[in-house]
Amino acid sequence: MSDSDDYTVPKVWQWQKESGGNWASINRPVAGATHEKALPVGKHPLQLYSLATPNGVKVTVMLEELLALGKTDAEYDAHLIKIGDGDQFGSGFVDANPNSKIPALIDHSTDKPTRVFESGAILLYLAEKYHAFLPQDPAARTECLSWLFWQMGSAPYLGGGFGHFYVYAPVKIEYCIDRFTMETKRQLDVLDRQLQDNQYLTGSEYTIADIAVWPWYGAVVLNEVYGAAEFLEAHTYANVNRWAKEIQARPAVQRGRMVNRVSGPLEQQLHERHDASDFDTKTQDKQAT
Ligand SMILES: N[C@@H](CCC(=O)N[C@@H](CS)C(=O)NCC(=O)O)C(=O)O
Repeated sequence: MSDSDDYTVPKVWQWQKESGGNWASINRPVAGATHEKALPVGKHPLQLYSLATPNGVKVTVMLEELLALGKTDAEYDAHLIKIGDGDQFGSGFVDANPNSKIPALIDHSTDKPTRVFESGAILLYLAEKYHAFLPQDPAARTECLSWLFWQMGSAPYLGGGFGHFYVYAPVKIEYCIDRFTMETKRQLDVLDRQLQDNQYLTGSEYTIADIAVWPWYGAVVLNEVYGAAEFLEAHTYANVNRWAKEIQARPAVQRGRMVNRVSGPLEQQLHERHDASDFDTKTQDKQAT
């Protein structure tokens, strides 16, 4: 890879497999499966294939919130997909999500199993199926969906833009860090203004909009992703901090963020979740011996 100063854009882009960076070994310019591998299927109707990244955590928080609400048929199996090992390119996973990204959900309770991919689509599917965390009133529902889709459109600037160039890129490029820091701070300000007079993103009701936004922007201000709270002056977004701490304290959120987690304190890592009791008996601190 050339330094930005001596790079001349070629006529036709060539894939340089050794381009470096944390994700170089899994990134490629074509879609589709690289190997045959069936997905495991557990005992519950809902089968989740995921990893505890912010996009994955949205879904496990939602499922734990549904269970906390007494929706017992939202019981689920959460299978671990190690994206660093390329599990997302197995044939079974690609059947579940042709885009090869976690999270992917398969609902076996429908006549023919229903596949759902894209975390926003999964949240909406579950909210409609269980009549929860999505307001009924048309105006409130529309506001909730606006914030849900705001998250889906905005987070790539935070993750793929800011996070990538601030943390993962093999060289620190001022232009890229400036560009995406500016946008990330603008987005935090958007949230801060919205949360000034609203307890939750769409008012007094906790919805799938909060569940989608929290694992990204909540995690940034709580300094749990990218270690960038100081750089971004995250403490200045007081309303986002208040909201992030309030959501973080929810028991379902604390459970949801443990599922499919493979880093951090061992007692916070539940690699696979097949039963509610797994939180008490199957975390990594209990497996370690
Ligand atoms: N828009 C997608 C993004 C999903 C996504 O980017 N997933 C990442 C992890 S956070 C992934 O699976 N990356 C693997 C890869 O790019 O090969 C969603 O919200 O579900």
